[in-house]
Amino acid sequence: MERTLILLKPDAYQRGLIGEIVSRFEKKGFSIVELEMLRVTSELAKKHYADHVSKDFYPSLEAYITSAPIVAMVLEGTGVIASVRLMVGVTNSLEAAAGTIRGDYSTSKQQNLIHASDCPEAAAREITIFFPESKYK
Ligand code: FUP
Repeated sequence: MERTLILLKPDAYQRGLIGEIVSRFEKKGFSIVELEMLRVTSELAKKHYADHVSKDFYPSLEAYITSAPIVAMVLEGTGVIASVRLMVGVTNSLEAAAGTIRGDYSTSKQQNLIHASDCPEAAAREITIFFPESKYK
């Protein structure tokens, strides 16, 4: 069974959108197999965003992702990785389609509410980072 790592980022927590977003995945029919609220440290941010650490936007990305609690979860289901990416919408929320999470609730490219793994290799890497003890990693 396929699995993906989801992060509901600090703006989702601060804007009271955690329940709304989790509800979309439950109604869609995916199973939540791991769920935890945590605060991202600078070290954890650098691990998760390893591909972005050298980019010019990284300092503000790290400041944002460490600014308030997040909710990390693992969703399971057939085709869950690609399907969740469709539900999330493209990175820049202004360009994300209506009906997607970013398209419906955000106007920002950086504060875009949610992270979702983009391929099986990324899902395996990211699940191990956020749920090192998980039997699903
Ligand atoms: P996504 O897969 O849609 O979450 O986007 P990326 O992996 O390309 O980027 C990860 C995060 O970096 C985005 F969610 C927001 C942030 N980002 C910026 O802040 N500025 C950019 O120009 C690109 C990405």
